[in-house]
Parts: sequence; structure tokens; C-alpha cells
Amino acid sequence: MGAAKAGSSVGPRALARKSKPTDVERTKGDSRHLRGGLTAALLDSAPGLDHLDQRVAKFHGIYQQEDRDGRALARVTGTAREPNFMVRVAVPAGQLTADQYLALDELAEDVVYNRGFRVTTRQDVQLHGVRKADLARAIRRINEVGLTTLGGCGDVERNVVAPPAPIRDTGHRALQALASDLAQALAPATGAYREIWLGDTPSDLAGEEEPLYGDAYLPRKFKTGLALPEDNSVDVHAQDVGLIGVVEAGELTGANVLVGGGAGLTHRRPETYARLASPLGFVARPYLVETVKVVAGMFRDYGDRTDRRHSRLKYVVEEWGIEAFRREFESRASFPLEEWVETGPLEHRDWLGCHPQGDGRWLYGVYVENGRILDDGRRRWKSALRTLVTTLRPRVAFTAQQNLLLADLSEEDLPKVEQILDAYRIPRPDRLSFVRRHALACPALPTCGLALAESERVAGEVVDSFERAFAARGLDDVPLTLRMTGCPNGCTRPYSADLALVGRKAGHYDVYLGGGLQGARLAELYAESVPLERLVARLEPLLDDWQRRRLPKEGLGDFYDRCLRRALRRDILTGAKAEASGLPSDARPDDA
Ligand code: SRM
Ligand code: SF4
Repeated sequence: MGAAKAGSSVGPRALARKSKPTDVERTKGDSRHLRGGLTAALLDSAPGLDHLDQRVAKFHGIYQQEDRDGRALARVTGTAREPNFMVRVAVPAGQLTADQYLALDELAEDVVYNRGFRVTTRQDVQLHGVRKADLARAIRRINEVGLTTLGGCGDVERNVVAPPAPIRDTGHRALQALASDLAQALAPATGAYREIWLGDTPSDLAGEEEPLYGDAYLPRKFKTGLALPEDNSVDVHAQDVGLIGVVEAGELTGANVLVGGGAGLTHRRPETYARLASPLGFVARPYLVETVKVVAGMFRDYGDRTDRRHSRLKYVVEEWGIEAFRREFESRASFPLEEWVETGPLEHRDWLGCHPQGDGRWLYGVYVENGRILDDGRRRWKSALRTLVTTLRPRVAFTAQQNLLLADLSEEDLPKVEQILDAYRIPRPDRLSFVRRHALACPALPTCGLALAESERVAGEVVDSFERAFAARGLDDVPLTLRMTGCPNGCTRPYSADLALVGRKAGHYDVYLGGGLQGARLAELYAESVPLERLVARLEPLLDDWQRRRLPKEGLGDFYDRCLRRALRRDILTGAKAEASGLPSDARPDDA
């Protein structure tokens, strides 16, 4: 089990175009179920891990990085480049207790160079700049409070995302429970994590099995997202597997299943593309965990293990066609795949501000700029949130828009929340423009080894300038998604946004237009390699056109789609036009 069936004839086209598995496949297969040389490496005095252990460490939620600002300096001064680590804590559906939140806050004080941490677009938390000597302490602490980093990264099921709002209705409750069940059912079974980080006695490898993944794990990352028709806060079409819950007569009867979504593409590789997931059918509630396992098993067996750039479920689905994929799914499933249930268009919710939970209590969604929980300059998100959580003891939930919800508040708590936000100069959601409220930016420089351009560090200015351009034209009355990334990997899911700025090279961005908040339509490439300082000017004629010709309340993406889209609408978006861009050879390691 676990080996790719290279050249299998199940799909209309054989997938494996090269015959030799990648080096990463060998590393995984030789790792003795993700042990590698990590135990010894943690004890040696080297500041970093060797490249094989770096690959294994990803499955434990740990990425070796370096401060890319310091790279040039090291080159000039001839000093060695110092590695450090990013630790990703997996938080299914983003749900935390107050104590877990405060433990992360404290841990950041202890092991993170700037004492901050960051909410991710998959409802996780990342701690950046951790020293190797502090890794074991950090991971122990995370586990002591009932959290884990296992599967935060690596070629396994990643964090399961789901609507985070603590609404006491059937749909939200059932999907949050399902996210947790899926996380457990698809977690690697190896004892390696507990042995290395938590001091468990080494198990007898001969008797240890990875029943779902096999010895070589999946060919690459695998992502599951859950949504409700009235709450697609996770971009369900961008997931390898998306489940849209169907609630009938107050019961979750099952879910419509989507397969083969994904946002990553590579410049100069037109055969790589972003793709919206395709409808597979409806599955009844008792079989939803099994459904994701069946799809993961298909990816395990048919995903490309010879070329990591071509190794995502979306390529299997696109190349086989959904009919062939469905036939194979049905041949593996022990339960029926039924007809898709019509539930109407998906709606996006961000849950910022205050909302009744439906049980007499309230939730308050706090806007966190780029998910960065940090005390920095005038705004003090870290102190504000610590004060809120310490004083009010809410449950906490992270959103896939990098924000944070405080749950289970009483009505009397609500003014206190706003007082505390004001005291720390945190903008209240109702005072944000739509463009700022929905904007997302990835970390990019200086931590991300794949960044071609800045993202988070310039996003504030970019939002400021678009905010001015929209306000000057009276175009600030509709929600709008502006998503920025430092490279085409798509970590903020930019290819389904109204407006996306995707790093092409230092200081330059490709501009995409035509998606929308619901994430159900792909944007298209509108302008290539636009200098940062020209972005607004380049788009001004288009904004004028939108102002003149739009329907009442028509958003930018909808307007673009109705009036200006050049390409025939498709479910995939290739990087073909970006072929000319120069991707440094170290910008896309094959084992990311
Ligand atoms: Fe991502 C790689 C950050 C969500 C597509 N992503 C990376 C790495 C780990 C860079 C690396 O491999 O060395 C980035 C770490 C930067 C840093 O310094 O923190 C990184 N990705 C992020 C986060 C933190 C962005 C954020 O602003 O929050 C998100 C963490 C999610 C999590 O908690 O698990 C994040 N990444 C995504 C998403 C969105 C999603 O999952 O909903 C995508 C697009 C969806 C998809 O997977 O198709 C995404 N990240 C990628 C890719 C391209 C994958 C592909 O199929 O081509 C890479 C590169 C790779 O894997 O080779 C990547
Ligand atoms: Fe890094 Fe690119 Fe992801 Fe941004 S989009 S975090 S630059 S991999």
C-alpha cells in the first residue's frame, strides 16, 4: 500500500510522465515513518537540520527558514546564514479554549524572536523565527495544552478548515465536530511524533502501520474544507476535497462533495494551474469521514510521485475528467454516492463584529491585520487580545480570513470588548472599509523561502491606496476581496478574488480580476508585472469604467466578469501568460 500506481490505466490519461520517483519520495520511504534523524539532530550543536531531516520535520509541522533580509548582509560580510524555524500549530476549524489561546500567547513570548504569532488562511497558528534549541520545549508546551503540530505541513491531510463561528445551529455544530473527526481520522498513525517530542518509548517499527498513508505517505499535501451554503468562509472550491453540508429539517443529512480544487501555479509552467473543485455528488452523513479517506486513498495511489509540481489531486481530476474520477470513487466506496442536492449559491461570511450565537450568548469577530498577533508600533493586537481573553475567558476561533472570533460572550461583555479594542487602537470592524476588512496578504518576505516579492509588509500601503481610489469614485459600498501574495503559490487563495496582486519579481505584481467573495469563480490575468507604485494608476481606467457602467451595488469581480472578461470562463487558470517571468532556481524547491 502507498506506492503510486505509475502508469495506471484507471483514468483516461496515464499520469506518470516521468518514471523516476522524486528524491522526496525516497526520503519519506526511508524515514521509518517520519523518524528520520530528528532525535539525534535535536541534540547536536548545529543551528539547523540537514536537508533530509528538513523534509521529515515538515510532517511534524516544522519548516526550516532563514531571515531573507539578513541573507544579503551575510553575503557581504561573509558570515554564515543562520537558519531558524517556523512552527505551525494545526487547529481544526480554528477552535481553541481560552487557556489554549493564552498558552500560545505565552509561548510566543518565550520562543519567538518578535514575540508575535500569526493566524493563517487555514485557521492555524504559525510561530516564526524559533531557534532549534527551543523547538522541543515549544512542541511539548503545545501538546501539553491539547494542541499539535503533527500534520501542520507535509504530504498528509493538512488542517481541516470549517466555518468557525460558534453559531448554535445544526450546521455549524455538526461541521465543527466533523472537522475534528476528520483531523483525527486522517492524522498520521506513526508513533514518531510522540517519541521525538514527547519522550514516548520508541515503538517496534516492525509492528507499526500507516493504514491510510502507507510508508511513503501521500504524493503531496492534501486539503479538506467544509462549508455550509450560507457560510462559505473557507473558499470550499479551493480545497482538494470540499464538503458543503446539507441541512434538512434541522438535521445535517450529509454533504455535497467537491474534488480537485487548488490555488498553486508556477510561472513558466503553463501546465500548472489554479482550479476550482468539481462537483462529485452527495454523500450521507455517516459516510463523510470515509469519503475523505477514499479520496485521499485515490490521491495516494494515483497522484504523481515523479514531479511535485504536478502532484496535486486537481491534476488527477482534470486529467481523468470527473466522470472517470467518479467511477473510481464508486468502485472504492462501500456506501452510495448520490445525486448532488441543489442548495443555491454559496454565501460568504466573515463574522466580524457582534452576532448572536443562537443560545443567548454572543460572538465578537475581531479584525486582525494579516493575522499578525503582535505588538508593533501604535497598534497592539497581542496585548489587546491577551487582555480580552484573560478578562472575559471566551472560547476563541480563528477564521480562514486570518481573523479571530471571541465566543460565548454575555451581552454585558460586548461594550467591554469595544472598550478594550479602542484602548489598544485596534480598529472596530464597523469602522473598516470593505476593501480593508476583506483584504488578505501572505507572509512572503522575510520568512518565506519562496517569495519573489513583498506581500504582508507592503499590503497596508496597497490597501490604503486602493481605499482612496475606491472612495474617490464612491465605490466603497460593496464588499470586495483584495488578496496579495509574494509568489504564484496562492497562499491567500488569490485566484478567486475580485482583485489579486501576485508577486512576479521584486517590486512587481501580476494583476488578476474577476473572482468574488464566494470563491466560486476564477479571476483572470489582467496585467503582468506591474510595478508596486503603479498598481493603482494601472487600474484607474478600469475603476472609472466600473463606476460608470456598474449595476446597482455590483462588485468589481462581478462587473469584470459581466463586461470585460476576455477568456472564456473556465474552471482552471494557467500560468501560461506568466511564462516570461524569471523564477530564481532556489525559489521553488521540490520538497516544499
Ligand atoms: Fe502556503 C508553501 C504560507 C495557505 C499554497 N505556504 C508555503 C510556505 C510553507 C513556503 C514554503 O514551502 O517554504 C509558506 C510559509 C511562509 C511563512 O513564512 O510563513 C506558506 N500558506 C502559507 C500561509 C501561512 C499563508 C497565510 O497568509 O496564512 C497559509 C498556511 C496555511 C496552513 O495553516 O496550513 C498558507 N498555501 C496556503 C493556501 C490556501 C489554503 O490552503 O486554503 C494555498 C493554496 C491552496 C492550495 O494548496 O492549492 C497554499 N503554499 C502553497 C503552495 C502551492 C501548492 C501547489 O499546489 O502548488 C506552496 C508551495 C509548495 O507547496 O510547494 C506553499
Ligand atoms: Fe510564500 Fe508564495 Fe505562499 Fe506568499 S504565496 S507565503 S510568497 S509561498
